Amino acid sequence: MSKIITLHEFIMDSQAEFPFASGELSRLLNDIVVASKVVSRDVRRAGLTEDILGAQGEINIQGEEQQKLDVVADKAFIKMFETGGEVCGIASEENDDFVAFESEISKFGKYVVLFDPLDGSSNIDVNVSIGTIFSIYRRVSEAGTLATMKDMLQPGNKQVAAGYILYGSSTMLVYTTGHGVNGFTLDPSIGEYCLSHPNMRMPEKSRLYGMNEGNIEICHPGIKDYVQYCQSFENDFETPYSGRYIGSLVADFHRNLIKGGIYIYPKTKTAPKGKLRLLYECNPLAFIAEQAGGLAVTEKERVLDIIPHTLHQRCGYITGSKNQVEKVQELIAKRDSEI
Ligand code: AHM
Ligand code: MG
Repeated sequence: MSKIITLHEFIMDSQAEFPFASGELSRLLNDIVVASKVVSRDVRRAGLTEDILGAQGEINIQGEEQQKLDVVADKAFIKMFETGGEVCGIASEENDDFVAFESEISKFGKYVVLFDPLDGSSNIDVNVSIGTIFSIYRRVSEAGTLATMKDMLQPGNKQVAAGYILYGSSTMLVYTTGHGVNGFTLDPSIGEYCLSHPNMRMPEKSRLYGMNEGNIEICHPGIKDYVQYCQSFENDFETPYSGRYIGSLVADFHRNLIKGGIYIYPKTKTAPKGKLRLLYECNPLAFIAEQAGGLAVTEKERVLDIIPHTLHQRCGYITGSKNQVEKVQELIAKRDSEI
């Protein structure tokens, strides 16, 4: 029987990959692990507990109704970051503005975390998988001062770590620090994440594609061409692909990471800037996709190279298996003059 490697052990062992590492990033990752266990427990009880399930009755910055669990998850992670001492500030999908932590120890924290505490939360009521997505940057402001907007608005190619927690049929944590991607499954009997998916690689191509096809007539015509290509016999497999779209980004991404596939959420006439948020949805998953051999682009450019201008900036998003993303890009380029 092979030895069980817990996430805690793995993080500590990986510290050696970073010369001069002080252990702060490891401690920060461990804080995320603890907060994720709290959220996982609450997600598991959501169907049972009336005061957790259901709408909070408030509208967040995105104009969406907040679910109670959104708020529960947001608070659990913020509390962990605020008390951990490694983080000087955070930005979250659920908060209008970023938060600069004011304690002396936090002001000396090296990192900022941008996160979506509970993505796909409109799926909670129907028991569909949801997830937390996080992105970690080294601060650019001076240590000992309050975190600034500049710390938050860094391009994705500056991420030092990123990951997600999928609250699915089991809870999984997948992350990268720029040295490949590893996945851990929470064993509820011992309360530990155990290494279950070492060195994850996204297959270069597959017969799976996914988008909200209700948007097909109101997005870039090259995307419609790609979907028609997938549905035809004139594709690389000479048989129609299978459509797979859960409508819960972490779950869709995770499937594609394991089985191969493409996830498309383009700009549309009704969402001209795109729907997904660059800083805490697109960038972290783009970092993981690339580290696993996949790609992540907008209709035109590499996601990780976008210079952000606002905290809740949105973008068109296409991510998944390398060959499939390249194909959709080729078809977009062919029709681009019509836009
Ligand atoms: P959220 O951050 O408000 O949960 O929205 C993001 C979600 C993604 O999880 C999902 O892929 C997408 O929105 C689904 O959108 P649609 O319902 O338009 O298909
Ligand atoms: Mg979200």
